[in-house]
Amino acid sequence: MHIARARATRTPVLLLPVLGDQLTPTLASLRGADRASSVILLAEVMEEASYVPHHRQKLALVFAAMRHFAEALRADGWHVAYHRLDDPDAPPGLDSAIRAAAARHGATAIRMTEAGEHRVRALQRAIPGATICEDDRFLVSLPAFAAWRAGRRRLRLEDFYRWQRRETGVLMAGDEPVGGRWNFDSENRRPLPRGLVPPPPPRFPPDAITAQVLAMVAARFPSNFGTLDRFAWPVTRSDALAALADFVTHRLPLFGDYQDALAHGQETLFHSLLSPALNLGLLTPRELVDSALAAHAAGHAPLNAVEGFVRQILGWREYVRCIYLAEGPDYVRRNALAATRPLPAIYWQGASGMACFDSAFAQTRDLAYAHHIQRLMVLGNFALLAGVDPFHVHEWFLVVYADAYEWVEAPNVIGMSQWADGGLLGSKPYAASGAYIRRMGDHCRHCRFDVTAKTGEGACPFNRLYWDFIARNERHFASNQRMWRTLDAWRRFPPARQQAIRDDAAAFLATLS
Ligand code: FAD
Ligand code: DLZ
Repeated sequence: MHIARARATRTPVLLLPVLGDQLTPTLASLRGADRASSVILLAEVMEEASYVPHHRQKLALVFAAMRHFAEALRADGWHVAYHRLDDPDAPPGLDSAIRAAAARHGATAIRMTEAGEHRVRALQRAIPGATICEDDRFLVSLPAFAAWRAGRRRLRLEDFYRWQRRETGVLMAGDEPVGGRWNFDSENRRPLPRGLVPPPPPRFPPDAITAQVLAMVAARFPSNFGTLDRFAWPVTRSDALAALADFVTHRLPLFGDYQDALAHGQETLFHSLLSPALNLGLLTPRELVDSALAAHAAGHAPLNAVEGFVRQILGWREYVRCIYLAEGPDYVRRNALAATRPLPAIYWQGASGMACFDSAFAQTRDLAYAHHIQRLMVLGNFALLAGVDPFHVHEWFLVVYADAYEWVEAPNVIGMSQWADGGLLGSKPYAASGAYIRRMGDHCRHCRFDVTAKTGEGACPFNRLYWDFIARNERHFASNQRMWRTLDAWRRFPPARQQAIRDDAAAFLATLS
């Protein structure tokens, strides 16, 4: 074997540890390495599998993708050392796996690509002598972000996004945005018309390797959240490319129109479902952007769809990562509204009676997926209105989705959804009553609560909580100009009505265990 030969001839051996979400053949640390004298290490380890009790589909997805990636690397001529979680001598953590592999293979150098989250970055930095490469799969580097941010009074997605459009030239005609507008947000808010059935996303039935992983996860993680029966995620690069092509052909053209829609009985609408593959590294963000641009150039997808999609990748995804890295590990502990409620049991058990919540919950359990508006305006909004401690909300979101990694989950939860960073990421809280949910979809027609009622047992819980949330946080919002109209409306309510609203909210909150 070439590695044995390299050791026998005292040729230096380079150890290349690759993390479970770095499954990209062109990964920075792999580029330029000599296959004959390098060992790639992939290790399924209990510490990563249990730092939170991941959804069982997330575990199966990561391990199945890691095993397929190892096969693809071997077929490409690499020497791969692979630890399975159920190997009798499996090391407990990434650091022990790296140290053991370095000793076993006589490694003279270790080279890694920086991890996504602070916890694993610290662990990488503690490996003596290791070289750590910047993760250039992302489009924006941290130093570039720091330079752009310096001296700015406010941090806003729109500014970041325009900066990136100019930097990359994506959807630009010279210095002007294509179509004369930077964003088509106002055209991306249509509710799904009756009779329009979104094309279902492709399913990737488990092959023998994935079936083995599913059995292992079922046996080793019997009490983790989530079911495995409907597992159908792409776990190889070729499946991920097929998923991307399917999205571009069948759902991208209407992605923009129904980006913010909610629809009863429709789990995925026109969304891409690409985040699990993208976050694992099976696809790169540039590939997603280029595919959407090519569809537009070919006249297959309109500008509002392509711009809306590009904004998510080039804008939001890069923006939240920069904020996560720049704000440091304590970001997840922010709690600007001083919310203290424990996470209600409905987040683990469903059965809230609210059609929107229970639909989002059921598909979270069965698919490890909910689309953005379900995460933000249903599951996140409810926790925000109920005053749940944002750290508990963060932990829940990190557990339950197949695409959940702290670098992308935490800013979305702490910043966007719970406004726990006090407005660093977004100018105003995404708080809404049942009226919003009714406007964006048809859940309310299937709900046992009355969305037109404001208080009382039969009233929509989002209505029962909304004004109480505003009242509870009056002093936090007083200095926020974007909240003044809402505060003003609250202050105009007669005192007796205010008291009735607050008593009713308290009665509802008391029913949440
Ligand atoms: P699409 O709607 O098809 O969007 C296309 C792509 O854009 C996504 O695949 C994703 O890569 C990117 N994108 C869209 N919105 C965002 C965003 N706000 N931040 C970052 N990327 C975005 N995304 C994750 O990848 N992991 C998470 O753990 C995660 N947690 C979230 C928690 C909350 C409370 C909220 C409000 C959002 C969260 N998001 C998260 C962002 C977004 O909801 C998901 O990326 C999206 O729902 C994934 O489904 P999709 O691939 O069908 O997305
Ligand atoms: C998410 C995850 C899981 C569940 N298991 C592993 C693993 O066993 N080995 C591994 O290398 N990576 C795993 N990962 C991904 C890491 O948690 C991820 O690299 C960090 O969250 C850093 O972003």
